[in-house]
Amino acid sequence: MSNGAVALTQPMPAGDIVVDGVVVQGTGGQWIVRTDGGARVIASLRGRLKQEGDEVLKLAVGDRVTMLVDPNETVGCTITRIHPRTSQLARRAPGGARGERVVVANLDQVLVVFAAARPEPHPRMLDRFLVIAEANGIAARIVVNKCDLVSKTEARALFADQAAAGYPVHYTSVHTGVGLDSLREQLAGRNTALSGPSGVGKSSLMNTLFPGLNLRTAAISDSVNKGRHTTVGAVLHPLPGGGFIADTPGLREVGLWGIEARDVAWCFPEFRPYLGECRFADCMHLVEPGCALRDAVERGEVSAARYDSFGRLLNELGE
Ligand SMILES: Nc1nc2c(ncn2[C@@H]2O[C@H](COP(=O)(O)OP(=O)(O)OP(=O)(O)O)[C@@H](O)[C@H]2O)c(=O)[nH]1
Ligand SMILES: [Mg+2]
Ligand SMILES: [Zn+2]
Repeated sequence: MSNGAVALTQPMPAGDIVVDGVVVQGTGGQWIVRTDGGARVIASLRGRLKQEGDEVLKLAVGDRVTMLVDPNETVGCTITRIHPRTSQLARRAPGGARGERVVVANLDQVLVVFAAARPEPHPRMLDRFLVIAEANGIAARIVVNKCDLVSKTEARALFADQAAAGYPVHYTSVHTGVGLDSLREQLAGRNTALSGPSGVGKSSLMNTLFPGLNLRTAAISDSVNKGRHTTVGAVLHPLPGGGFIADTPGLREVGLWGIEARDVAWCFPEFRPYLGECRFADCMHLVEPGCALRDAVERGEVSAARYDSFGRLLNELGE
């Protein structure tokens, strides 16, 4: 067992088959695990998994696990170990419960999809998603889909500020096929959470990039989610060459939970060079005199639109 592993408190029975896999679905008692061999099995946790310091570690979609399969039983598989996480997207536990709920574990990146038109893109909403990704320590990648509806110049102008801030932007069209190969390259072998407003073409994109992926449709996810947002978890879609796409819930559900007001500026990567330079060490970069960030906005070194997004997010957190 490697360092950082979480072990069952009971001893392992002898004679069982040990299999590793990834949890792809489930929220409570029963979990669907895709084994490294490609099989889908139903698994449950026997007993409580404990971390050092007695903190109970809750299993989440995206976790890599080790299971015991008893060849003489038909009860399914028992999860005996949760492998250490590389990242987690977490939100407040639902229903007034204390603590956090991990929505997806082990994400390598989030993919935020907007349409160049129909529906109109929202840079503010994009910035909000980018901040949530930064706060959770997860890399973000932007897609401008439906590029067949606007000129190349118009498409590139939409999120020029975010591109200048260092975020990779893909310009795609499911209809013409533009940009699809390079996007597929960036998804293959990685664990990606899919985000973006309804109708921008997320399902169309994924089903075109990876035929057979079968992302759940808007109709199904709506009826499943109705009135019980707190109980519906993420669903992982394994990719043919490794990695997975995590369908909603994602960034939207996580929201700004757990982000401290004083950390918001840091979640705008292009603001970082200015953050230690203000007159007051505890500058919130809103109204204080001698604010290096506001000076940079005035000089045109930092985008006024991104600074505006920053102010709105701070206000939201202050409420
Ligand atoms: N013109 C154009 N239309 C597209 C493109 N991609 C998708 N569409 C259309 O946009 C509509 C919405 O596509 P979906 O893939 O269902 O969008 P979605 O983001 O999955 O929406 P939700 O599941 O509701 O979140 C469909 O009518 C698609 O045919 C594109 O590149 N260009
Ligand atoms: Mg969809
Ligand atoms: Zn400042």
